[in-house]
Amino acid sequence: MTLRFVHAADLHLDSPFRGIRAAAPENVARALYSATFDSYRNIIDLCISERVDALLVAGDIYDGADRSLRAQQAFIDGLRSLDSAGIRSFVCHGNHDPLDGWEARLSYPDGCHRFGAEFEAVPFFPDAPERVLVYGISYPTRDVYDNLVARLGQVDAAAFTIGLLHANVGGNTDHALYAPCSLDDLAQSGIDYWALGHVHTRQVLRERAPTVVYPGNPQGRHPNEPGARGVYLVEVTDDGSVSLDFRPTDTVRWAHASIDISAMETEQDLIDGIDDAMQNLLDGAEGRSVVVRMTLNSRGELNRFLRQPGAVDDLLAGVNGQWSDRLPFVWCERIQDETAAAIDRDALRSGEDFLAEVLRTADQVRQDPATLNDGLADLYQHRRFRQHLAALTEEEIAALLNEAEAMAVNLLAEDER
Ligand SMILES: [Mn+2]
Repeated sequence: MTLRFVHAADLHLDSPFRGIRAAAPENVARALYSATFDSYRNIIDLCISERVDALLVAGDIYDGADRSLRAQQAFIDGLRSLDSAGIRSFVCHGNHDPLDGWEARLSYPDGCHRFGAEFEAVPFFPDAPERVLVYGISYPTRDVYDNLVARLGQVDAAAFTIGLLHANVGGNTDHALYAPCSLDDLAQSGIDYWALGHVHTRQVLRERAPTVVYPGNPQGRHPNEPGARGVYLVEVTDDGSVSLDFRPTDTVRWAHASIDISAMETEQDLIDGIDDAMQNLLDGAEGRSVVVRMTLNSRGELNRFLRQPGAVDDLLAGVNGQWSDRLPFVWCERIQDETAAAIDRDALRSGEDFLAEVLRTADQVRQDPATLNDGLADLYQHRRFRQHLAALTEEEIAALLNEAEAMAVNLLAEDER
C-alpha cells in the first residue's frame, strides 16, 4: 500500500500586501487581497482531486500572531472539506502563528491533528497505527531559538516516519534563525521524510534517506518571492522510496523583467519592448496573473528621453492601462530606470577635461569603494545620513554610483552643447 500526501507550509493566510495594494488598481488590489486564500483553496482542491491520504502543513499558517478570524475560518473550512472527503490533516505552528497567539474558539474537524509544544507521534493511518507515524511539534511562542530536533528522542524504526517541523536548517540567512538545526541533525534523527516549513523558496535539501524538503510558500507575497509557488505532492511506495512532484498553487505570480535599451532608437521601440516583455510574462505564468518590477538598463539614446521629468511615470501608466485591467492581468508595479547615456566612454575618459576627470574618479571608486569615504567624509559623519549609508548593500552603492555617473555625464555633455 502506497502512501500519498501533500506537503505545504507558510500559507501566511491574510497577508496584508501593505504598500503594494495601496498603489495597485482596484482589480489587482482585490486579487492580492484574496491571493493567500485562493492558493490555500487550490491546495485543498489538489488534495481532493488527487485523493491523497493527508495534508501536512509545516507552520506559518497565519501571517501574524494576532491572526484574523477570517483567516482562521478559512483555514478550518479547508480542513473540513478534506475531512468530508476522508482526507486527514496534520498541522504544526511556527514563528508567525505560535501557540500563544490569539485564537478564536473554533472547532477543528476530527480528521485534523494539531501538534503541541512537545514532539508527539501520531499514526498517519488510524486503522494501521504501526505503519506510518507523524512526529510534529509547534512553537509555543514566537522566539524559539533552541534546536527542536534535539527534543525528538527515539523514533520508531519499524514504521515509515514523517517529521513535521518549522525550522531554519543550516543557518539560512534569508530567514530568521528560529529553531536552528543542521542537515546532519535531520539526517541522524531516524525520520524518513522531513516536512519542513520556514524558508519560503522551495528547496529539496536531501533526496533520500531521509528526504528533506522545504515546499516554500504556496503564494508569493512580494517582488523578492518571484516565480511559481506551490506544494509538493509526495508518494511513498512500499519499499520506502519517496517521489516528489511540485505543484504550483499560486494565483498571482511575482516577476522581475529587465529591458536593454542599447539597441533601441525610438520611444516606439521602447514601448514595443515593454509590451513584448509583458506578453512574455503572461505566456510564462501558466494562466496566473503577474505583478512585475521592470528595470530598464544599458547605455542608449533613449536615456535622454527617460531622464525627462515624468517620462517613466507616463510609460508606467501607458503599460498598465493596457495590461492590468484584464484577467489574468499583468501589473507593472514599478519601472526602474537604470539606463545611462549613449557615449563612447573610453574616448571621453581619456580626455583632458573635467568630464574625463569625473569618469576616472568613478572608476577609482569602483575599484576601491573606501575612497568614497574621503570625498564624502561630511556625509559619512552626518548623524542621520550615516545610518542610511550603513544600510546600503554593495550592489546598491554600485547602482548609485552608476546613476551618479550617468547624471554627471548627461549634465556635462549637455553643457558642452
Ligand atoms: Mn513563513
